[in-house]
Amino acid sequence: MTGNDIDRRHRFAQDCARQAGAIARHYFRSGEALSSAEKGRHDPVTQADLEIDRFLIDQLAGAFPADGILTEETGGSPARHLWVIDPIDGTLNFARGIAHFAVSIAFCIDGRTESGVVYDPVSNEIFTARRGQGAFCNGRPIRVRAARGPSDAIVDAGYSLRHPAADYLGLIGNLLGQGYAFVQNGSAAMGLAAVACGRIDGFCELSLKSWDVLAGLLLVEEAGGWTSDFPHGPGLLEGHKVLACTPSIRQSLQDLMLAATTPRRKTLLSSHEIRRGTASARP
Ligand code: LIP
Repeated sequence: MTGNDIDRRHRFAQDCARQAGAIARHYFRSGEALSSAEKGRHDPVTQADLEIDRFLIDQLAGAFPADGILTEETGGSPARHLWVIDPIDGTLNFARGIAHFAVSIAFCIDGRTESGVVYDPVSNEIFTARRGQGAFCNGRPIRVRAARGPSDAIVDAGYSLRHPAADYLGLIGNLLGQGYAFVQNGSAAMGLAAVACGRIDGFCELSLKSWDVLAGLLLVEEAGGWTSDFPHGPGLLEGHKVLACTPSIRQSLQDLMLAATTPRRKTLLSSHEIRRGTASARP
């Protein structure tokens, strides 16, 4: 696959994201009673998710019939050339009328994300990244913010009931213990886009799927940020820890995520450990 082939897919993904976003915006603004089902506690799927999922599969399969497609609502399987799609990331927000959700489209070759698009249809902001070519918001270059340290940093700490609440409480306790400000905004794709453009300084969550994060992780990488690796192959279908942030707070966030999830260390980091930064060992 040539660079031109990837560029063509990158442009097509942006067009598809805008059209998909228009469908979401119609449902969101119409206030029409939105039928939805529960995939789990606080984990709804709405008719808009399903309609957009179908729309994107039809568009991409029509334009690139040889490519593989993996989506949140229809599933799929790993492939050399693979689209990884979340039709609406932040569905709980969407279903409850909270204007914080996005369409997320990633294109991967041999387990590496080459193109990422995150479109917020309410603010009409499209975040795009092409590997090696930087990250953009509505066509303007974006960079992560140079945070001085925890006391100058905002972290979006996502949670779901897919992961033990105790670990999440440990994570939040450690974030506050280290002096971070934290938010929980309910959309990984939007959180990662916010890191990429410097609105916040970090995003972390203990269990997320590939479709929630692959496009957003490339945005952060191409905006000069640091990201944890997300396993490809069979790993694309499983939940994994995700961390993305401005480089100056990487070690601190890695340590506190580890402390929150490692059984033998499931304790709140003591202020002594925080001051001495002795919470070592990589996640
Ligand atoms: C959501 C993620 C969010 C997480 C939610 C949910 P969805 O994705 O973006 O970070 O906390 O539990 O997984 O289900 O709206 O596509």
